[in-house]
Amino acid sequence: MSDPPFCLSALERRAYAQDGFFIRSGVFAEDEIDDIRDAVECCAARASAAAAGGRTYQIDGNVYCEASGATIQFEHAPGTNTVRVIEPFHHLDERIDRLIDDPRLVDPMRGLLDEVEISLFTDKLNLKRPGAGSRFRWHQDSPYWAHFFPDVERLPNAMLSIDDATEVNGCLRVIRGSHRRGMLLGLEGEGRLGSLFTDPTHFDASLQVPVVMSAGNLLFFSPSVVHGSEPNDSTEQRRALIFTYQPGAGRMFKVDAKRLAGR
Ligand SMILES: O=C(O)CCC(=O)C(=O)O
Repeated sequence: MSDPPFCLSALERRAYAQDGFFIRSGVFAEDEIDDIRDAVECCAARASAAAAGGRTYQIDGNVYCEASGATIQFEHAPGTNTVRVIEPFHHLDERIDRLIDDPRLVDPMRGLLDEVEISLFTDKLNLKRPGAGSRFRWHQDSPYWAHFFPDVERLPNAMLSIDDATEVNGCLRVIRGSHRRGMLLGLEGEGRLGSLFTDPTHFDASLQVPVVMSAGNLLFFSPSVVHGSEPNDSTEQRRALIFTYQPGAGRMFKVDAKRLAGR
């Protein structure tokens, strides 16, 4: 008997354990991706509109705003109002909320967590706009989350690419196998958030893999794999949705509520 379509294959399980990531190609069809792009732009427009009345602050020279139940991060160029990241964003459009329950996300996550009951931990919309999308410095997600969720290895990520992600438009890059070394030291003396960026002397950058993906592909990756990306200097969008799941029915990272997945 063959495996149900969305469960983990032995190869995927091994890749996640050894490399810290694996890719599934052609998971979402072109018409579905069109609809998700539309939903994403609705979220971005809602967040931008809400930011006008939100609480704005700066960290290390970068501008953030708390509005509409989300943390909105703006691009790094001075004076810009281009949105870079929205976390969380699933509540800004019901089509995104529904994705949290999609078996193409939930079933592999159940496999990675070895749990039937799983819930959303957090979700991010990364909008790398043409010519404006800035780089993400090397980091692991685990140091961001460890204070809130000590069993931090059990927070796998699924990244859905809704544009073709290439080396030219700043695709994600991962350091193969880096998750196996646990939480690595951060940069000291580089502002308030410096310690959350991985010190490049503590991993081997030659092991980096550019995660080139077509729209509709899914990347599953460990919260401890070192990852980052280059700016988008191209004329093409590079937008991605990241959903992070947790075992059981836990509270979400930035929201005082629970969101069971695959109900
Ligand atoms: O979208 C990217 O290029 C990087 C995303 C990322 O590292 C993150 O959201 O933690």
